[in-house]
Amino acid sequence: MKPQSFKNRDIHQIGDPVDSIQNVREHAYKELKATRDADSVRVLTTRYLGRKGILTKLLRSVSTLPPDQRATFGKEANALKGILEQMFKVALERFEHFAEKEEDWVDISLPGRVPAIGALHPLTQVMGEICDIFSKMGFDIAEGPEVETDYYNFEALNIPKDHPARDMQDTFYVSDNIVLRTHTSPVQIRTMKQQRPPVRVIVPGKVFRCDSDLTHTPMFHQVEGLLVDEGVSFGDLKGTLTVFVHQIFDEQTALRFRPSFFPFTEPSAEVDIACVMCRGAGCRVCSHTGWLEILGSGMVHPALFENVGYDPEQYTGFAFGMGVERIAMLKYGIDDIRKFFDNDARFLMQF
Ligand code: 2NL
Repeated sequence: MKPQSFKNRDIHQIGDPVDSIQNVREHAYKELKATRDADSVRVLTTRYLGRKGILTKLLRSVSTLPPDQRATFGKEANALKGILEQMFKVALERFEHFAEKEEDWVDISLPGRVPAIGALHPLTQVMGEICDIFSKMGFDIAEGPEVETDYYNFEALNIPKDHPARDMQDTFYVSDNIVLRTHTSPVQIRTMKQQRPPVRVIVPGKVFRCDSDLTHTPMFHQVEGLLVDEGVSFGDLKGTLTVFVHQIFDEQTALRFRPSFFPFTEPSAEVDIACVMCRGAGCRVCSHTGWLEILGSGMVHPALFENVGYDPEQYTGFAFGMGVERIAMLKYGIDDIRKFFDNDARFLMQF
């Protein structure tokens, strides 16, 4: 037999017909495995199965074999023909399919994309820390509506009709009697109307005031607290808030209670901490006083107990309120409140 090409020569050299079938099979498999596109599969198909193909010729050579070998040889050669036809067909279809849909290719050798991991907003973290501290002291967490009636936001809290806080300049009015809550106190009023003392509740949430500058945003966050029972004293207020300050800042932080006024508490006190920047020596942050105001507090005004149906002769209580942004700014030394709301991930991911 005359060799046609270098590739075919070793196949055709084999004399034994059974050996030839095996040889052709192995070569065909090897060559098919090496194909990288549809064209090379087409070339292979012609080379093996074409009119002058290797397998075609092998099948024609049946007649040259001794009669007793023809049947077995013919059967095996035909079987191989069927297998190769099928394999070439499938290989061709795959290459044609992927050539059409380039985007389906996945380069598994590329390094993976590292997903950006999210984090809690610093205000969410600080609000959580504040709630945790009071939770451990036995307070429940309560939440309520951000859109409130004039009654729950002002009236029930003993805030008189002519109080400046009720002004259109300070409060967002939805309608005549509906406002965006200016503090979370309405939730404490709702809580007291729903349950009898003892009441120990902590209320985190968003509040709204017409105000915008370096230290004020129209929406900010508050945590308020309320404790009502028989025999609650100003000493309980001082003890509770001292524990809180020592836990949210640190045990060494000095604090003082300074007389103040709120319509809903009597007496009232503001809590100052020794300046976190100068530790009390006096600096720009504390306006050279050595102290920073961090929360307002007081003994619940008896008028509020009347409003919710508690007997002011039987019960006393204390309440307090703090701005979460202010606590977070002091804790982390942030000078501009607006940084919390710019949503610059490079800033927010630091906490
Ligand atoms: C402040 C002052 C304060 C309260 C909030 C309160 C609530 C009820 C009854 C009595 Cl239902 N008081 N809340 C009391 C004192 C002060 O907040 O400067 N907050 C940032």
